[in-house]
Amino acid sequence: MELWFSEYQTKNVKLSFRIKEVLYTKQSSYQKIAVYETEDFGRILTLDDTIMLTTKDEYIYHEMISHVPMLTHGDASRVLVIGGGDGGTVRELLKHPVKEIHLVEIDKEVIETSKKYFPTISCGLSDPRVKIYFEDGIEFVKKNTGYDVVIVDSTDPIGPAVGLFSAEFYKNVFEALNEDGILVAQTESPILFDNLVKKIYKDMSSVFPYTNMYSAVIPTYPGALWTFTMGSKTINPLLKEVSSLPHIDTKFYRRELQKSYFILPPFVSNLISDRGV
Ligand code: AG3
Repeated sequence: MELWFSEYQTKNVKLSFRIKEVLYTKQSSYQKIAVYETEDFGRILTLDDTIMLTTKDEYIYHEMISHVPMLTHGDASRVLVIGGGDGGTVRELLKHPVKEIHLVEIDKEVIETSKKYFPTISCGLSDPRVKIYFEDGIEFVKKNTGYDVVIVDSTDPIGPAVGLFSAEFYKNVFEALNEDGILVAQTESPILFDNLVKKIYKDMSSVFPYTNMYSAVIPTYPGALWTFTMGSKTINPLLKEVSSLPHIDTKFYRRELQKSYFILPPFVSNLISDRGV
């Protein structure tokens, strides 16, 4: 019998993978966690039947959400990751000379699942520089400060993640950041969720002096073209020179393109420039 996993990206669009085996499913206190072995995309981690990562293309998302803000900052030593319990973002951050990484993941079971089924992704979680908090990131940023970079590696704005996509949350992150601090959040698909992308950009730019969006193609996410939005207090990412910073090993991110990543396809820049599409 053929076995398939499908994510309903919208009510009318689904992306399906033929699977070899269902490796794990569990209902945690927050969500349904599942791991599938697919024919062509390696292993998939899903939360509430939504794809978080596949071992085939996860490096694109994790490199782009980490290295673009880290190189823009250039000297980050204390970094906060909100969500990201699979560990992929932490693995990339550890390629930089950071002193401390705080990971705030609401669901302990996500971390346990990743440690067991995704060793190449969760490998950094036991590094002595990493401290893990099982808490709600929305509350965490109200009480903790002193970060150079904050990365929001969240699920879509549904359920517990809704509050991570609000102007109030961005304000609290602004306060939690040091003087030259930078926020980056994963900010969804400009093709399938244009109004959401527009709202996120508007909210973040109401808080940060520099707000810049960049994109990457992530074949297994809705619409494939995905955005990340950076809020920066003092550093203009379009002017930052990164050529003298230490080399990092990557598969998708290219340092030569650092500044060009912020040059968006015209339909995306029009979308966020108030001119609509
Ligand atoms: N965060 C998930 C991004 C949202 C994907 N959305 C979707 N498939 N509908 C990534 C977690 C990986 N660290």
